[in-house]
Amino acid sequence: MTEKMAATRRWIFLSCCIVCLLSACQLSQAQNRTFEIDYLGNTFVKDGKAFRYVSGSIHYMRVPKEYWRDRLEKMYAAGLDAIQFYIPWNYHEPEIGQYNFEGQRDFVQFIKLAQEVGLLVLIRAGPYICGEWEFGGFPAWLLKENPKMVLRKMDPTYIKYVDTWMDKLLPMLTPLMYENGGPILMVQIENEYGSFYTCDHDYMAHLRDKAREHLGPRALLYTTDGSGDGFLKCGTVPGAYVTVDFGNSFNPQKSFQPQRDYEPFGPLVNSEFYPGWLDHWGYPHSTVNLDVFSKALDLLLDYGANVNMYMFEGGTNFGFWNGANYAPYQAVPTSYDYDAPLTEAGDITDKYIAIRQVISKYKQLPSMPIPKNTTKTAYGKVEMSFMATVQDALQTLCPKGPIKSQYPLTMEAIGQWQGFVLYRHTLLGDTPSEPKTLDLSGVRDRAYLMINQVPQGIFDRNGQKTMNLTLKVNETIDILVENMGHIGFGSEMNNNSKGLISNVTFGGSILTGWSIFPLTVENFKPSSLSGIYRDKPFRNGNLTTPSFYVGKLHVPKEPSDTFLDMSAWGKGQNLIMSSSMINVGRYWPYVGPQVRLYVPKPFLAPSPTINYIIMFELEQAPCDTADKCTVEFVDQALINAAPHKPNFEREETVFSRKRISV
Ligand code: 6GJ
Repeated sequence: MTEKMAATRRWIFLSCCIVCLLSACQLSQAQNRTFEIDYLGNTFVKDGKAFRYVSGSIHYMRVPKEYWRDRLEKMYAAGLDAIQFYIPWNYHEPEIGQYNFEGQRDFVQFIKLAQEVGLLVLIRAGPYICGEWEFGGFPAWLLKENPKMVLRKMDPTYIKYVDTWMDKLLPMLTPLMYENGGPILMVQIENEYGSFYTCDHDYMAHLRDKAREHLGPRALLYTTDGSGDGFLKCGTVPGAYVTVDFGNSFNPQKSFQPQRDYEPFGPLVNSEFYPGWLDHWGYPHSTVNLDVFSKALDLLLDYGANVNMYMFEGGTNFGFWNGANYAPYQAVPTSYDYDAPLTEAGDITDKYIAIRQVISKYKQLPSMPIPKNTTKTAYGKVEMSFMATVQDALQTLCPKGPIKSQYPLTMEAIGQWQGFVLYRHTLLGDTPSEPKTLDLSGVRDRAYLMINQVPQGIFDRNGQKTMNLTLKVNETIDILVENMGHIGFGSEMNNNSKGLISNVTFGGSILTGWSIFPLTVENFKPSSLSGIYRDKPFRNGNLTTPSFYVGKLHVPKEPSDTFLDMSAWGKGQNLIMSSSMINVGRYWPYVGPQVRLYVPKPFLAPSPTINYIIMFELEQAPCDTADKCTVEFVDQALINAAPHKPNFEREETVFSRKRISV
C-alpha cells in the first residue's frame, strides 16, 4: 500500500470517528431536550425545569421575509420566550398537489430564524386557521372539488385532502420539534373547533392521530377554544392539551375556569390574549386600551398563566389574502395592524414598551437593546397616466381567453381562487324599449357593470343588487366581479362561492350565453398597452371604466419603507413592478378605515431601476386633469380614518344617474 493510500485510509477513519462523535453528541443533546407537562405541578417542564412562556403571534406570510429577523429580534427584545403562528394550507398548496415552500412561503426558514434569535415556537397547524386569512386557510379549490363539501368534519371529500396536506406539512415540522433539536414546543390542531357547528369528535380524533403519527409519541399537541364550556365540549380531544383564549380580564381565575373544567391539573394557557383587534372595511379602526391591557397582562402573569398575545405583530395582507367574516359579510382590509405592540410596519409602540415593563417584573429581560424602527421616507407625488381599460387589457389579463357557458359559472368552477372575473354577455334578439330590471342578486362580492365599456353602476352583496336600465341589441354587457375574500369564520364558510353564483335576469328573463374571463392582474405590464386603444377611460358621472393607471417612482440607492396615499382614488388593487411584480394589496380609501398602504422597502428597487406604480382602479380615477391624476408616497401610516358614507349608500346616487351611450 502506498503512503498516499495509507494516509487516505487514516483520513477516512478519522472522519468517520468525528461524524460518529457528533451524532452521539446530537443524540445525547436531543435526548436531553424535553418539553412536557407536570400535571401535579400545574406547569410546563422544559429540560427538567418548570417553564412558563410568554409568547406573541406573528404571521410570516404577512411580513416581508426580508423583515422577518427585524420583527423577531424586536419580539425577543420585548422579553418574549416564544412566538406562535399559523401555517395557512392555501398559501402552500395553491393548486391541488402543487406545493410552494419557497421565499416568502419558507416557514421552515422562519422557524430556524426564530430559534437563531432565541425564540421558541408554537405552531398552529390547522387545517383550519381563521386568522382573518383568506377562507380561514382553506384552499378555494376545495369548492371546485365539491361545492357542497361540508368543511371541518369527517366528510370523505374534505378529509382526503386534509390528510394529503397534513402528510406533507407535519413531516416538515418533526425535525424542528424541541426534542429533536428544534424550537417547536407544541403543535395546535384545528382552531377553536368548538365555535363551529359540526362538532365532529371523530374529526378531531382523526387530526390528533395524524399529528401523533408524524410528530411522534412525545410531541405535545394542544387545542385552543373560546373560554367557555360550550366551546370546549366540541373543541377538545383526548391527547391534546386544552387551552383557551379570552381578552382583557381582571379575574383570571374565573376566565380560566372552563379550562380547569377540562384540565383540572396542568399549566394554565391563554393562547389568544388580545392586545388589539381586527378591522373591517367601512368600520372604525379597532383599538384596545393600553392601561386595561397592561393591567390584564400583569394579572395573568401574576396568576402564573402562560400567555400568547394575538397579535404581537400583525403585518399586512399582500395581494388577495384578506379574509372576511360574516354578519353581514365583512371583508378585512389590507392592513393587519391589529393595534398590535408592533405596527404593521414593525414599529415599536407604547403597548410594546408597556409589555416589556410588565414582563420585566417576572423575568430578566434580554440584555440586547431594542432594535430601532425602520426608516420611513416620503417620496412625494407620482403622476399617474391612464393606460388601458380592463377590456383593453383582456388579452394580457386572460391570455387563455374566455370560458364559454350558457349560464354564469362561479369563480371556483372555472378555477379562479382569488381576485377578479369578467362576465360578458352580448345582447341579441329584440329587447324591451322601456327600462327593465337587471338583477345580480348572486353577486359575490362586488360587481362593476359596464355597457360597451361605459360604467353604469356598482352592485354589492351588502347593498344594491338590481338596476333599472334599457339595453339595446348588440350591446356588450360586461360585469366585472371582485372576490373580496372568502369568509373565514362561522357556518357561512360552507356558503362561500365567489363570482356570480346565480343567473342574471333582465326584466325577469334569464340572460344566457356568457363569455367568462378569469383575470390575473399581476399579468399587467406597463409598457404593453400604453395608448394603443384610447387616451382615457369612459366616464359616467363619478364612475370611470375599471382601468389601469401607471406612474414611475425613482428611489435613491438605498430605498426605505414608505406609505402609498391614494385618498383621491376610489377602490382597487395596487401593484408595484420593480425588480419583480408585487401585488401590494387592496385600497378603498373612501370607505376606510385604511387610507394608505404600507409599502415595505423590499418592494422597491433603487435607481436606475424604475418602480412602476400600477393602480387597477375600479370606480373613480381622479384623472380628468393631469394635476389630480397622482398618488403620493408619505412617511406615515393612515389606517384609522373615519369611514365616509358606507359604500353602498354612496352607490345609491350612482344608480339614479341616467345611462349614457357612446
Ligand atoms: C379568534 O377566534 C381566532 O382564533 N379570533 C376571531 N374569531 C372570529 C370572530 C369573528 C367575529 S377574530 C380575531 C381572532 C382570530 O381570528 C383568531 O385566528
